[in-house]
Amino acid sequence: IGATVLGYPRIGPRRELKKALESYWAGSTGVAELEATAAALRRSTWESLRASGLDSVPGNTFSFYDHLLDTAQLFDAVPERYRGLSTVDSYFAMARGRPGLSPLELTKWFDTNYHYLVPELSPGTRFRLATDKPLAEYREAAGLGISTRPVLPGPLTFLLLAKPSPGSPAGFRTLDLLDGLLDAYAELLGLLAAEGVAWVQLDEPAFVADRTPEELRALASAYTRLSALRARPSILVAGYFGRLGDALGVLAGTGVEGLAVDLVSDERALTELTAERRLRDKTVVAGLVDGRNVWRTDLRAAVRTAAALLGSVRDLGVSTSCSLLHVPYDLDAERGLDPVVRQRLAFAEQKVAEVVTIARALREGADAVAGELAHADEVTRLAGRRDDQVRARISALRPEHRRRPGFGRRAAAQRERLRLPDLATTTIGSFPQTPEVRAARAGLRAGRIDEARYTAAMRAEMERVVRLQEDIGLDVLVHGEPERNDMVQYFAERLDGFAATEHGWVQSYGSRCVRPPILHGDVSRPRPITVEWSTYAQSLTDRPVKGMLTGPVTMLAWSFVRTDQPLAETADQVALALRDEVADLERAGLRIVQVDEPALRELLPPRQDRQQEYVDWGIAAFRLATAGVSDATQIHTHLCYSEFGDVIMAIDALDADVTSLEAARSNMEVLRDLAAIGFGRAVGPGVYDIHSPRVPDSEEMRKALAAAVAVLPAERLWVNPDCGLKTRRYPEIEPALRALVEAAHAARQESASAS
Ligand code: THG
Ligand code: ZN
Repeated sequence: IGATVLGYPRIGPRRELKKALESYWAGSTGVAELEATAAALRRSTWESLRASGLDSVPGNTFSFYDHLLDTAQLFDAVPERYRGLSTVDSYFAMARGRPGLSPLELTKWFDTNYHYLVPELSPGTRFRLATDKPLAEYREAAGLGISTRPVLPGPLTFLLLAKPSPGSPAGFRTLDLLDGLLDAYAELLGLLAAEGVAWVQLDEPAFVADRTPEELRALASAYTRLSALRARPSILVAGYFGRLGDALGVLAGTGVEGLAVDLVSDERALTELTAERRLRDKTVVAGLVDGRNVWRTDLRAAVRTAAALLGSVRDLGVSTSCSLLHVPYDLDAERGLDPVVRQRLAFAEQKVAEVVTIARALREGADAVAGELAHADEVTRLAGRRDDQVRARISALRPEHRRRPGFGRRAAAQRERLRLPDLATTTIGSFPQTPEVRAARAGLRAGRIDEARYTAAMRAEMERVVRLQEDIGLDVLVHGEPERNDMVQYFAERLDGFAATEHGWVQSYGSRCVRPPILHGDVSRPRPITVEWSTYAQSLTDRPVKGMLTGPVTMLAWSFVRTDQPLAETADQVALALRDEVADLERAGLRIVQVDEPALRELLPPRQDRQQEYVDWGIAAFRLATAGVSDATQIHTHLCYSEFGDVIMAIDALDADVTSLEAARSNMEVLRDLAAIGFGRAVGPGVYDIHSPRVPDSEEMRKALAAAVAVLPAERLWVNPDCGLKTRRYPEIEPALRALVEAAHAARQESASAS
């Protein structure tokens, strides 16, 4: 296989696919234009990968929306409700829904910020080859003279990431469908072989997490069966985002020809590899270049690692640790980066070049690439900018900086000061971003309007949002965040130690992208960030307005973070900057400060043996940010993206006075989990799912509240939507919030008359 990468971005270096999709969805262009944009993107990706010197170019890495959705459609795992539509229409209906037709659920792709669509499977699912996407893309590339290595999710990861469709019998597990799915994979492999495909890559990242013996047995039998097929390409199984652990031995014991392993994300992966003697008969593709961060690779160290493997494997390939989907396209597109920071960076294109260099060093000797190695020596030695003041503060930290007195005392002081009813109503923070708000932000950036006009426009918007909330009758108000583009980017742009990119877009889901900031040096806060806006909003009303900040864990999770020091240290630096902001908000008279951690669950390491360490530093950082206030100042936090079960103890340990959570879709399940561990502080379970344009009525929310009151006492319950309202429109949220307030009033009466 030689030099390769496990996958590549597909949204387009200038987000061409995003624009083509959104224009198609708006009805402004047709399928032909969309397909033409897609074909041009595929072609330029293949040609640039080939031109850069890769020996094996990955194929089937393009997707109109998501690669798991592609695979569901490929094998006809299409739930009944989308049938009867054309292939294109049912594809986008599964992705986005249609009037009266809900989309598939969207969920985090492992511990990345990419989201995939969750296939729905039932005992009646009959897999068959329904499209020819991998084959067609192979032919398309072959027509350009480039033979590719089709990449697909492996059958086990596909089943493990899927969920039983609603209404499946209890006890049904998606893994029960393995045999039928393998039939379909076998048919596909036969067709690929007949087409002349030499290698196919099957991705099994689900096996870098702890798996049951049964799941490992399924892995063994699946690959034993696929490798026994007579007509098939060579099979490369890829495991990334961690070490394969027991799955490595399982796969080594099957007849697959190759394994691609991640040697970046877990330092124990290398030992694991050298200990597995059966790899002497296999091709091993060593993931030596970090596929999900933006730093240049220490090429000399990578060559050394590769050389150490040479004796333990039959054939050694060189690759990225995972698909390059998670990094921006090209550093050369950036104009504004600090030159010192820039030297240390590599985006997708630069990472491909690094892979090629490592492979050449192995093949031709280090001398052949002496210049590249020397340059890498120089830039990877550069450390992030040091700030001695920040370092002195960190070393002066004591345990008491992370601890507030007990919740009981705080709750009493806050009750006295805030005088809020039981089941107090509030929102998560952001209000819909109107075209006027976006235009004002863009105008300021482009220099079309000056600072004074911008401030006036934002203040007018905040006043409108405050008056609306008063009119609706909410108890605790927000300023609506019109001044923020993205909750991480906004703070990163205002803290030292972070850099922003111009074109560094990374796909988050479908056509949606983010530009993760680059956290490159010691972090500090040159001046207060949110205080003027929040103080202004509070000056408009007697009701409490919440100060709104993004927490340290989320700042890290949604940025590219430095790797030259432990994450715990970086998190503490961010936390100290936030702690100063919290203190300034308190001093300015804000009675409530909310520090959001929507990504708390996201950074949880895939294997249990690393989870406690993460929880410890994450909690420590949050508490450092929030523990500097007086008892009477109420600290809120907000978490979202479900599956709180894994981090329930961490939620408790955050020690926030009030925690708002996504709960509407899971029917208050998280409250029962919290009650089960004796969670003693206040909770705001989301009673209204803002991820859908549907407007819930007050009866529905009252029922949700009744379920909540059955689990936790009313004085420890808040009433709020699931998440921020930024992506919704006013005609949706206004009636919904009025209904929410009505539901809270009804629930207060019920609980008063019950007691
Ligand atoms: N910010 C960041 N990461 C996130 C979220 C976020 N990850 C998880 C979740 N939220 C992902 N959701 C979204 C929702 C909307 C958009 C992106 C990710 C989005 N992006 C705009 C687009 O693609 O058109 C660009 C926004 C911009 O101009 O900055 O709408 O909230 N960091
Ligand atoms: Zn949320």
